[in-house]
Amino acid sequence: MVPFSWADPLDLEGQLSEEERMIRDAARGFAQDVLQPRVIEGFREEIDAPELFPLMGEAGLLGVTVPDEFGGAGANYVSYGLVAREIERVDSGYRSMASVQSSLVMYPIHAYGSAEQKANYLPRLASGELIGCFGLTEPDAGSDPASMRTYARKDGDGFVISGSKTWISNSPFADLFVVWAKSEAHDGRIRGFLLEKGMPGLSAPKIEGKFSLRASTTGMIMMDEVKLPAEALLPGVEGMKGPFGCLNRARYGISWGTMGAAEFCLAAAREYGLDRKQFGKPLAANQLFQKKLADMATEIALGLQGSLQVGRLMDEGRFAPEMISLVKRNNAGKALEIARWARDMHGGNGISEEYQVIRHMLNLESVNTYEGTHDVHALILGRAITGIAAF
Ligand code: TGC
Ligand code: FAD
Repeated sequence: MVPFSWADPLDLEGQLSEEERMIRDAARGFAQDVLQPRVIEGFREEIDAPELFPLMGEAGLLGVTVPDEFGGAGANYVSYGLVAREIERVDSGYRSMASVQSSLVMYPIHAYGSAEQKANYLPRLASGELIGCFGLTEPDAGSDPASMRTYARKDGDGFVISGSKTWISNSPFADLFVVWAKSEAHDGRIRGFLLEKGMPGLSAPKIEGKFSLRASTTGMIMMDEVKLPAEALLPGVEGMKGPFGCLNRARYGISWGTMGAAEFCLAAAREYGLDRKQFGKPLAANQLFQKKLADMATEIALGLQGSLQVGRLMDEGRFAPEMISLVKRNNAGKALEIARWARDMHGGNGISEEYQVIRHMLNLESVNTYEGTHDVHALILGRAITGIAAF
């Protein structure tokens, strides 16, 4: 028998390789030393933080799974998940910035891009010299992105693209825009295009007034007859499986990241409950308080095991997208619930920025919605279980 560890009940640590632990430790060091000291003010003041990209690049946290010949770390999907968990232990917004860059910008260029596109963009995205964003969602096409209106028509050898994308992480300060559009040259099928900051007709206004993910910048992408050369097209994919292939990676990372946020909330609630006394004893001496801690630790331990298993299967090339829906949906939903409990367990102090649990709670509302809402992932699983699409 071994002693029970409340912080690692099912021995995740023992299931990681030495290399995975080293990458995790480096990410934890960066997150605690660089991100944690700035996050409370960053969230309160809604500070744009493009300067974090080169710092994350230097720490090796961008393009974790991209081969090192393109500047990535060439590591596995479990390592990528561990990095997301450490960043989101500090804030979901910082994890958002990094996961868009890695999964939604570097991944499609690596998986679907030409040799020139890979050589031109990937090393600079990995170092954080360039910042990327991913435009799929539109004002009238959120859960149903296939109904998008953004359209690329033929223009000589190239294209002219028009349309608008909304709720786009990183867009106001992005240098590179991965935009999904219906393409006239390809019978109206969906194709990916690479747009660069400064192109005439391209703008990316910031969305102000978010009550969630305030440390991460979100905006729109407005395209008014933007002329693109032929080389702007991502040649290697056609149809919705293009953007969905990227979303698989980002959703998987979110399943780990949300557990990092939940682990922070559990540790904070435990410490608060041991320190604070009411009715002559610590809050943590009450059965109701302990049941909440037990539920939190249970959900986190099971959630991490689910993500680890999906990561191992991705590393072996043996995953189904529905597995990713299962862990993204479950872990985002459970983390949100855990953050709400932790907020409650801190009493009045729980609403103060100093204790940080309400920031996680507010952030996780977005995480439960983006990359496919909690209910949309239920419908993806429902379709797989019944064979009937209920969208
Ligand atoms: P459907 O008919 O199911 O499929 C169309 C084609 O796509 C293929 N496909 C997939 N391929 C790879 N991975 C997946 N997960 C795939 N899902 C579908 C499918 O095989 C088919 O291929 P083909 O070759 O036969 O054409 O498509 P649908 O339009 O009916 O989709 C329905 C549904 C609900 C699954 C889909 O629309 C959906 O997932 N909606 C949610 C939208 C979403 O997740 N948006 C995310 C926007 S990006 C974002 O939120 C970033 S936030 C990041 C941050 O800040 O961290
Ligand atoms: P809707 O699709 O209108 O859904 C509203 C509600 O209806 C939800 O509860 C949903 O579950 C439910 N619903 C919808 N359809 C059905 C159905 N058939 N049956 C039952 N219920 C249904 N997008 C990008 O492309 N790139 C980004 O970088 C990006 N970053 C984001 C950052 C933030 C902070 C946020 C909040 C969003 C971001 N998004 C991004 C957009 C995000 O992916 C969408 O918000 C999400 O997919 C949901 O779309 P919607 O907001 O249009 O909601």
